[in-house]
Amino acid sequence: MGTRFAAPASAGAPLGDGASVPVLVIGTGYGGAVAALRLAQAGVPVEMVEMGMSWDTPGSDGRIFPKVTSPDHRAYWLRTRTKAPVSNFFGFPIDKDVPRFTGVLDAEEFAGITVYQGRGVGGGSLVNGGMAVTPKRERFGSILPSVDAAEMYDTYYPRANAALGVGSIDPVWFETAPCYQYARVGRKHAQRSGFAWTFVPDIYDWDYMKAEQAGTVTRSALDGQVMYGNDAGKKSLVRTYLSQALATGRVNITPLHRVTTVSPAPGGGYVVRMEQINTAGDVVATKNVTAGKVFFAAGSVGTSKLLVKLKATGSLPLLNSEVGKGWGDNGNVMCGRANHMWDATGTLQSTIPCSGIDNWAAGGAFAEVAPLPTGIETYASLYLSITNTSKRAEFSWNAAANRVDLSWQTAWKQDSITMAKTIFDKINSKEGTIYRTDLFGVYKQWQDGLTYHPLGGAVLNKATDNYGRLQGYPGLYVIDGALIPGNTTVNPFVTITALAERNIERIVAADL
Ligand code: FAE
Repeated sequence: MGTRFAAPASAGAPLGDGASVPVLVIGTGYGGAVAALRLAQAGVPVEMVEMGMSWDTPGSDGRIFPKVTSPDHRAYWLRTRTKAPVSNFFGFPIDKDVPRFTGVLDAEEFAGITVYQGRGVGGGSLVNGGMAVTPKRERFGSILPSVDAAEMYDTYYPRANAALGVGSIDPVWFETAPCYQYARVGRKHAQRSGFAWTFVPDIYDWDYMKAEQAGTVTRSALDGQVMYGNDAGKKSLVRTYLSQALATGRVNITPLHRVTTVSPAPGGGYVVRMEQINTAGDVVATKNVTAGKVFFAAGSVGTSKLLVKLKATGSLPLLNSEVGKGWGDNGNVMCGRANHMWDATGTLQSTIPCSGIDNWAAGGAFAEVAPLPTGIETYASLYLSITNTSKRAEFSWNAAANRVDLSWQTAWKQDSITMAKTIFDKINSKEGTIYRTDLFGVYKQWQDGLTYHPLGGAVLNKATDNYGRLQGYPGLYVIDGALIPGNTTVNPFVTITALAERNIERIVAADL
């Protein structure tokens, strides 16, 4: 099946100090991968710079990535203690000390929220659940109001879904697969309370998933791998857009390099300053590269932090006042329910969710039925809700602390909790069950301190023109989740990918 290990994504020599390149892409997540592939196909050589590692070499345990139940140094980005979203079990804290390393999951802490992000060649595609959801068309106007819905649904969503390798679970197999017992329990409870329940597409290789269940291949999703990476089965960007981009022979990726500054070059183009780091996070070299065009694809947080700093510190003073604004958490909030003993959710749980509960129209919440892959029976149903919150935060430069702050307040999650409760209060009442209080702290019902779906900070048609061109600086573009103003009504990466496809097509035609 050829899915055991991810194909190596980095090729060629790292970028050298003093190099001059036509196009430099900052970051190798969805937006960056789309930009690199389409530019390369148009004949343009592309240099990609990625602060994380290239995840292509197994460790001493034979795995590239650790399991969610046994995080080690590979799990977290430069932390000395894990910070698991489900932080407690039966009330006991489960976080533990780990060696500081350029691990794959960043739990980036701002004053009011922890933002989880992927680090490495492939960005968020390395750590996410792969849920690949196209929003309902009637909701698109609220997601990206300046974008023509017809061109997105006729051309760019289909293009993105095809290139990402999105597929659907076999509904017949689903009915008996032990690893989706938790999802069937989730369905039963949703439907008994009258909610619309739906399968959710995913980029996981569903044939490989079946083979994992049958025991004929090495297990990954069925062996507790997801948030700290998947060794097999997952069609991350490394296996889709990035491998296609590298196959053109025009794309080079330089990992473990962090871009710190972009400023106009005296002779035209831009000077991009970057730090080369080692796996302990120490800076081992600094480099200046001149690029004709620069694509910011460092993710909503990475791109926003860079732009806000560069505007405030005088590198790019002409950026407009929309930079840093319009940031949202996609309304993420998590909860668990305690099932009765006759509603066991299973000791073997696929880490890849396959279903959701849609109460958006009536209650403002879309909830994915999530796994709790502990290997023991927990009688718990876990859910990640995406909610229709209107709260938006702003990034700002904190000169005294030499960092970018985010104005998000934890109390703002109350709106999301209220919306998620339109689903789970009703289910609990119907089933005679209660919320779990032991998963997110001691006696805490809601995980209201995080997001997996950062969006916005350089919003389309505000901080940029309607195709991601940054105001004031020809040749500078934003092409990632920073363009989307805070909410996609569903999981975001298909929309990030489709928008990037739309924008790069215009940029290739008009600017190159
Ligand atoms: P992203 O994929 O974050 O890529 C940005 C890249 O830039 C990263 O590789 C960074 O390391 C790199 N970078 C940042 N700053 C710099 C710098 N200064 N210099 C060099 N490189 C830099 O951005 N979404 C879904 O649709 N479905 C899911 O099932 C899902 N599950 C998720 C589960 C988890 C645990 C997490 C964390 C996220 C999940 N997401 C999911 C969100 C999704 O992965 C995310 O929206 C996209 O990855 C964002 O894509 P971008 O291209 O914006």
